[in-house]
Amino acid sequence: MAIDTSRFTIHPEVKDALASGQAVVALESTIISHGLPSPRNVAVAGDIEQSVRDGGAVPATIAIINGVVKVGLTPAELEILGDPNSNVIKVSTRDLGPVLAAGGHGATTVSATSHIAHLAGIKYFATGGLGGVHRGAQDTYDESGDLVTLARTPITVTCAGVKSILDVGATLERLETLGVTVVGFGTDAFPGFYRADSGFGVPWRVDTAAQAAAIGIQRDAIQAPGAVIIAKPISEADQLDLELHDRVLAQGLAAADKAGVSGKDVTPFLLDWFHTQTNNQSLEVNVTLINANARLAAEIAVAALKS
Ligand code: PSU
Ligand code: MN
Repeated sequence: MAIDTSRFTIHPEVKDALASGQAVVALESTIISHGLPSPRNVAVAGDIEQSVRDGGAVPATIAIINGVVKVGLTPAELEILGDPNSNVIKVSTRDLGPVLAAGGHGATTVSATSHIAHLAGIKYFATGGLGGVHRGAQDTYDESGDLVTLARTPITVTCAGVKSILDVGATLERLETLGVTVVGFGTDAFPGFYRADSGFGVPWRVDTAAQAAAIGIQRDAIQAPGAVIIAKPISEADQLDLELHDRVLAQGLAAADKAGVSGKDVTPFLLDWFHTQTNNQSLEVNVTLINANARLAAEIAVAALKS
């Protein structure tokens, strides 16, 4: 079935960039609506787009506005997503049909954003930290929809690894099983989102944007179905204090359990817990790393044009 173009619109700047073969980087919107506090979230959303431009590419933030998929948002649409009163639903791939059918607003996760970006012909995507296998998943089966979408979507995702609230070792095992390529950028250690090193290694390493681009290009050439994850660590100087991280995480997991938080609410709950309990130190780390990832994704997209 063809795409319903009345429900799928590409911003003119993004459309022109794609048509003329310029570098384009997709950005997700759940981080705006459910990952960062208002009103900082809207300012950060603008900064992330600027980081993509600084790297030489055109940003395409993806969301659903009034039941229409938007690839590239206007400032007014970013405001809607960031407003806690505008009833924005966190949309993973499974939620796309219902939110489009209902005509509501949706903020897309890594899962839904990758799917839409690929449909639009965008090959590069930046986010903060991927979703993955939650701690205790052996009992709850709580595993992010990000994993299976990444298994079947040929896109290059720049991130700071997976969120450190997760079971990182189990997530890496699942990524291996699912055929997702994991590459450290300038590191042999898999980054741990708020921290530079998750304590796990990476199967592959690159040190330049051109090397990162080459992996995606060869993946496409051999038609491997899954994503390439370019995992860029935050610097040790900028990371969250390790002792603070572990203490706040343990308390947050206990609080989530006590409050009966489950399903799609777990990740937003824990991110908000971190921001509150660290006096926004985690927020600053999150903002720093997402801007760095956005810039690197742009540099990779630009490098791909030259190869
Ligand atoms: N990275 C961030 N902040 C976020 C997220 C990622 O720095 O809020 C979002 C992404 O949209 C990711 C989602 O896809 O969290 C994962 O949610 P879940 O664990 O429920 O799949
Ligand atoms: Mn989940």
